[in-house]
Amino acid sequence: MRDKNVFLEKIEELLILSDIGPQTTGEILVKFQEMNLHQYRVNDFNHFKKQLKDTLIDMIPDRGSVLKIDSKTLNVMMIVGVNGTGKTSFAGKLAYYFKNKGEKVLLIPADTYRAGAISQLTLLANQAGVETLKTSEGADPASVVFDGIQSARAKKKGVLLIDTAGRLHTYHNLMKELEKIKKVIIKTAPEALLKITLVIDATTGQNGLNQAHYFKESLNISSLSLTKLDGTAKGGIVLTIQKELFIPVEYITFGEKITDLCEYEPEKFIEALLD
Ligand SMILES: Nc1nc2c(ncn2[C@@H]2O[C@H](COP(=O)(O)OP(=O)(O)OP(=O)(O)O)[C@@H](O)[C@H]2O)c(=O)[nH]1
Ligand SMILES: [Mg+2]
Repeated sequence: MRDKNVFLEKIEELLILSDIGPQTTGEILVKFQEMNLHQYRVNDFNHFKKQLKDTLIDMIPDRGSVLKIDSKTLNVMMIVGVNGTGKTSFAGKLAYYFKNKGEKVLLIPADTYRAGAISQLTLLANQAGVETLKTSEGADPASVVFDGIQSARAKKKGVLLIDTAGRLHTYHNLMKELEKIKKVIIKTAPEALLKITLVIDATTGQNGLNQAHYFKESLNISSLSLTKLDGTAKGGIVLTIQKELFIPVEYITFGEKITDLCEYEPEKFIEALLD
């Protein structure tokens, strides 16, 4: 019985360090409590790690077809999230990623509020070797997106990536602005395959769950993308978001270089989480 408690404590410690959050940690611990643990010795902890990994994998819904690009239509991705999570950098990395897959990409700077946001995106576009739509600070973001769709059609682009603002005067204003952009896309390009990815900063921890709730409610986001995994933060909160809100993770980034992005692979992610 003593061994069982030692195991449970170790499991709890791993889960806390992973940032998966208190609620999911509690649920998993209950599962392990119910297991017949005392048949194992303490030095068999790897056995439990394997069980823990399987439990975490079973917990998350199938990610489905989020990564698919439809070559017969315009693929539009709106990149949203609170300020500083890494949206603009992510847009640049994703542009580079799609370009290397042979897609014709257009980047749209729809954050026209923050000084320097347009030039930041233009710089990244140059690094990625893709085009950006020309616009100026203070322009109406929804109009910029409207122009972007026309331009993408004229230039026969397959992938349109939209960088958006992370901060307006109020949170309500930000959501209204993003909803307006979404409406313009649906109205102007009803044929487009529209995805909205919420960028979550791995270093924000539990707050990520609240952000996902808000953005899901306002925009019905289609996926999460997790940034800044090169630091000490493990980003386990995305597992809880996937479990609670059924939103799959699509991409992860792990550095400041344009190449520091890859598709999310649940098994690899969970292995790193428990490392
Ligand atoms: N280490 C690391 N830094 C990152 C990563 N992604 C973004 N950053 C850094 O995070 C900071 C914010 O990135 P931005 O892309 O400007 O974030 P944003 O969400 O567009 O910010 P706002 O537009 O102000 O809301 C920058 O210093 C980036 O270089 C990453 O994967 N790893
Ligand atoms: Mg930005």
